[in-house]
Amino acid sequence: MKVNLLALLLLLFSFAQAEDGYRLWLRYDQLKNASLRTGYESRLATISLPGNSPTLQVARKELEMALSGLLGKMVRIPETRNPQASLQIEKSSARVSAQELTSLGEEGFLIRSTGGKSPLLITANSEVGLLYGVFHFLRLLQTEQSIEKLNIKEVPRLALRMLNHWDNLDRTVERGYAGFSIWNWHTLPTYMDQRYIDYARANASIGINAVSITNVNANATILTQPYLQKVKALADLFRAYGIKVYLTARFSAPVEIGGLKTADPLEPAVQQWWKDKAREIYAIIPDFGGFLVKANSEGQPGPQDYKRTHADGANMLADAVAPFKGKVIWRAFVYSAEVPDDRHKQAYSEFLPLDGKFRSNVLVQVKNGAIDFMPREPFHPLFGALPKTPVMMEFQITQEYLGQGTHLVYLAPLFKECLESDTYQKGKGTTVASTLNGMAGVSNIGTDINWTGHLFGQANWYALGRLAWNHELSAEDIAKEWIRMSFSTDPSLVSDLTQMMLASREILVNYMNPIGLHHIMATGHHYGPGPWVADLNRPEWNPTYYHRADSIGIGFNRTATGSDALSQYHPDAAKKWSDPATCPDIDLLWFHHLPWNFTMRSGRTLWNELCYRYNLGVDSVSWMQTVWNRQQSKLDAQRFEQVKMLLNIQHQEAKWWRDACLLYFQSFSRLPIPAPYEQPAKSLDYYKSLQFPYAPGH
Ligand code: GCV
Repeated sequence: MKVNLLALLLLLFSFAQAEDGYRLWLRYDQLKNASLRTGYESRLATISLPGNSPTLQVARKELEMALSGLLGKMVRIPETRNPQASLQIEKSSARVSAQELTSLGEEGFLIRSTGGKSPLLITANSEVGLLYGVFHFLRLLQTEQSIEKLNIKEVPRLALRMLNHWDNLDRTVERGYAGFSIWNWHTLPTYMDQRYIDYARANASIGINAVSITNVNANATILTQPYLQKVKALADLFRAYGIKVYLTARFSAPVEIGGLKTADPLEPAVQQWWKDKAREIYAIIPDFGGFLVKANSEGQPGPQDYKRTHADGANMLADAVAPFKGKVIWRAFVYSAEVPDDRHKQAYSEFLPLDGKFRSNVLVQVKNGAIDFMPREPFHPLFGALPKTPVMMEFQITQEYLGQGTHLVYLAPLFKECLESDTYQKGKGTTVASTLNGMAGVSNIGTDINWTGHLFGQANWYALGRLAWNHELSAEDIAKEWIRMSFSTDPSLVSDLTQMMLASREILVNYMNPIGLHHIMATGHHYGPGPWVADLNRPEWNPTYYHRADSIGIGFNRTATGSDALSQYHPDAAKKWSDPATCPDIDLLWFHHLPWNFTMRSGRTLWNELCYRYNLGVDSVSWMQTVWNRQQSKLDAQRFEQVKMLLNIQHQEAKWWRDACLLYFQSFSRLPIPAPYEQPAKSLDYYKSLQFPYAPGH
């Protein structure tokens, strides 16, 4: 009997310890360092919150849960204010100058402690500012920082920090690799899944303040009463966390659900329909954020169906939501089969003449690069080119073109590379980041127990939020924060995992798209290599359109002698790219078609460099495996095994990319893969024959 009881206890203990990744970076396990714990405990003996509003209740609960976990003892925070408390959380504290308070704005916060017995202070002008301050403070504890003397002032750089879900009403997720949509439309609004709360906590902890919950390839049904009631339930929950809900608006909704004959934005009946719809929505959700729109792009309806411009379409919606302070986020991801011009140039050509023509509550959302979330793209030429239009960045957190759900790729270096690029539009130093009014990330979240499918996908959600808050944070610092909170603060583990994460994006570029190659993936699901694809209806859907390999060489000439996409950049930004001699290797084949025997900076010929890069990519995945494996003793078994298995898949897939691409390009170069490198395992025909009809996310 005794033995059985013990076994049961052990079993329960092992369940309690199970690390399935659900807790994300908000794990709050007991701090191992006892003296640190004691120090924290004495500084946090009593805590005072300024009230009991929904947002302050969220803050209280989070503090209680976090401190109880981190300190290993039950912490409860009384509902009454305590002016003697050792941690004072105060709205617009009288202990801070009016000037300082003003500088915090609506969402910023201040954390101050002068040491000794003086109380710690978290102050902000709004309750959500206090909540952000609480999460920041908890991060200090989770990452084992000293809280003796603090003077932290944090103000978000961007007003709009957003997740864009591409979630369909049937719960499939476009380009989703982590299961189904977390929005259970069938059981909403009555059944409120705990996941919705934990999702809001995670977002608030990194400063996300807006979420668009439906696919940009939109379904008008979301705008009907029953669905708006479901959306209301989510919006009501998210409000306390400072998160506003946006919906994607299908441009043809007035026809599809409104019974009109047209969706022409200049037609008064259509305008009235949207005004009525906006009034209906705001009556249900008073703080509704607004609409996110994909129009006249990849088959979606839009104003051009009626020979109107993108500005006509956006302004009509903007007028409908303006009385309620709503916004319209209009995507600039457009390219058309009818336009014979380089796809790279089309969004710029379309939107540049519209600068100054949008209503003030319209933001134009631009993808980081001009093609489509490739492993590496030069920054989009629209950044800095629309001085009269608020512009939002759109990054893709879900890894459609970066190994989907199976590759470990930390995206902060990709985000930073773009944000720090110099557009020169207002002189040297006009970085992409400096031209932005908001930042969105296409979500990688789903119903998988660990939210993101690949555990390291969590780091990309985390990094998007942190960079939207402050783009000056380094990719390294963000990785270290995330590792410390998600795994442990052990120095060798933090150092190893940081190195692996920081290198991971470049490693993927090497085994997928080296030297500026792009859009050479398989069709439809985009899983795996497909550089040979040449038979799709639209020219710019074919990988051959992008790599242009022939017997002479490879690459897309986008200089003045080619498509001249370079002319869309400021001349000072374009200069380095315009000449192969000055063009960085990483962008070479993006901008130039070069002969197979072109001499690279390394001294290797272009062909040999391709072979070198592809092989380096594969070898570097082996290195990642070594790094991960050597930290096994410091990792929990469950997460260690998961990532280990996925790294095995990544290694296999890296080889697949290498072999398929080199064999295919070799059919043009007619050159051997140099001897030291592993020769492809299978024939080109074999790689071409592979089919994946049920690859996820399609
Ligand atoms: C939502 C790419 C993706 C599409 C996506 C589109 C977009 O083309 O493959 O799935 O559609 O981008 O951003 O609108």
